[in-house]
Amino acid sequence: MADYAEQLNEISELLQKGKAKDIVLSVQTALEQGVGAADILEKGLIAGMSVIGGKFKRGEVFVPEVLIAARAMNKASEVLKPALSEAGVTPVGKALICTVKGDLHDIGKNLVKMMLEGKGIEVSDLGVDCDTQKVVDEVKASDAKVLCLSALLTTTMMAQKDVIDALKSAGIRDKVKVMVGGAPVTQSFADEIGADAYTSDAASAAEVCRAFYN
Ligand code: B1M
Repeated sequence: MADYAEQLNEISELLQKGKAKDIVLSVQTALEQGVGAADILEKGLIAGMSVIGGKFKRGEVFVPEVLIAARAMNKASEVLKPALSEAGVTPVGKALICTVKGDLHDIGKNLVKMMLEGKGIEVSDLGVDCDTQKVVDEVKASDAKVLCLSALLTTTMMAQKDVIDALKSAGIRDKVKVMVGGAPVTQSFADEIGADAYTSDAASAAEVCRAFYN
């Protein structure tokens, strides 16, 4: 039986190779053998994805390889979902989530969604490349208390501001708490655009979001 660190390393390697079927089995085995779900996420899946990110930046891998790794990441995350949820948690309310206009990255968004659901928050997922007006319309139509916006590109983070500005123009800014996140987003950017909260990772996003329902 592989030891704890070896199992995490294997998961990272399988992610980098984009082996969706193998990684699902490997994550299941690791969970059965007592490897922590948070470690599998952080030290296996996210660690593997940051290796891919570095290679992508240096031109050592290209979009198809990254897409295959992303598919493996999403499949493996689904396996982790029950383990990351708090058992028997009672429903607390609703939230909306999307990746903003112009941005196709969905892994971080999906993780935030999963963690929120694990805290008993019912999440309506508006998807990726989400049109600003569509977000405003959904906020108007729903009784969600929190709106979560993810952005992964320096060129799309301004779309988070566009959403906040559009909510103000529509006279519904106070209807929801707006949370922002994603790799290029910072606390100072969040303050600058008038967001209600920023967190750097999905687990703290769930903690902060849950507090809005108290
Ligand atoms: Co893209 N990409 N990509 N990419 N991609 C990055 C982001 C990049 C940093 C790679 C690099 O150059 N090193 C770079 C951005 C540079 C920049 O803007 N500064 C980049 C680029 C340039 C591009 C393209 C422009 C490439 C091209 O076509 N030439 C293109 C843009 C397409 C578009 O969106 N319009 C592109 C495309 C793609 C793929 C489609 C191939 C694929 C996405 C597939 C998918 O998502 N289904 C992809 C991927 C996978 C990446 C990297 C490798 C991995 C991103 C990821 O999923 N990370 C990424 C490099 C990297 O990040 N190291 C890169 C794992 C994920 C768990 O992290 O999403 O950051 P992340 O989520 C974190 C936190 O940020 C936080 O929680 C998570 C952790 O717990 N978080 C929140 C996220 N949202 C939150 C919301 C919150 C709170 C926390 O509250 C609401």
